[in-house]
Amino acid sequence: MEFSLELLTTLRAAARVAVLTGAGISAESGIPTFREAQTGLWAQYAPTELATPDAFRRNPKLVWEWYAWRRELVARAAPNPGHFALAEMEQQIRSFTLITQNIDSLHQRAGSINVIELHGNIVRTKCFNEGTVVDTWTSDEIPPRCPHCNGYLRPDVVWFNESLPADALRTAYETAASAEVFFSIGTSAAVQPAASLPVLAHQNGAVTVEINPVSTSLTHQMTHVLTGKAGESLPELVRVVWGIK
Ligand code: BV8
Repeated sequence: MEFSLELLTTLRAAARVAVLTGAGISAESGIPTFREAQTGLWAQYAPTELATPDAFRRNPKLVWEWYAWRRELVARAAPNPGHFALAEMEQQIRSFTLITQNIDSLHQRAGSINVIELHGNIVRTKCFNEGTVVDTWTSDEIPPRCPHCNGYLRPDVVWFNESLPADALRTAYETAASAEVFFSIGTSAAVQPAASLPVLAHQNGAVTVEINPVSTSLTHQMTHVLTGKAGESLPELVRVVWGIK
């Protein structure tokens, strides 16, 4: 893969780099993205029909089981070279922030440290009524019941029409607005407010880089576009810029 000299020079000199990742960076770990057809049992549902509080209220068992299926997928998945390359990049740059829309913990499992999870994390469970994280429960109902209030438990993820964690979102905005280089990796830029972060970075003068096998609504305004898989282009970029295998 060829990289422009401008991109290589910019990255070598950069002190503040931020990255936004989406489901695409976990695709090579075997986790289906959102816009690909849901496989098997879930083919007949669109994520936006299941990942909402109303869907949970209407059919808590179905939604709980969808997440249990995805939690299984995530537990069996392993970080791929794209995740590891970002963990390497973090070690090379003075101020590096990884903002992810993903809920699969693969960035942390690859060694990334400064990770902002905009949409929560599927391995955590919380009470639907109280919003508090619950680590253990004895209930064997589906969904299980909260040991404190007996309400339903739910995955600790941000559903559509739910607000993002305020601190995470604020830090993400601040990071995007002050980044010298902003990467948008493996995201269709279809979901707000996450998709506004690369635009904010661009508006504040950042060099923006998109990594995706296909073009998105953001492609036209990116400084550099690396067309390809994150698991291939990121390790190559890290090797060429910092000489790391
Ligand atoms: C909110 C967690 C305020 C759950 C997720 C109309 C216009 C604009 C916005 C809205 C609107 N109507 C409603 C909204 C707001 C809504 C929204 O954006 N809707 C969209 C669908 C229009 N947003 C919200 O509701 C957010 N909250 O706004 O709060 C509020 C408060 C109260 C009341 C009202 C509003 C909450 C959004 C968070 C939803 N939760 N996830 C779960 O996972 O189950 S979103 C979920 O979908 C993901 O987290 C992710 O963010 C998104 C999927 O996007 P991607 O990650 O980009 O994945 P996708 O499959 O789309 O794309 C993958 C890409 O990878 C592709 O481009 C592909 O080409 C590429 N790729 C594939 N392979 C590779 C690759 N790239 C690199 N390498 C590869 N190998």
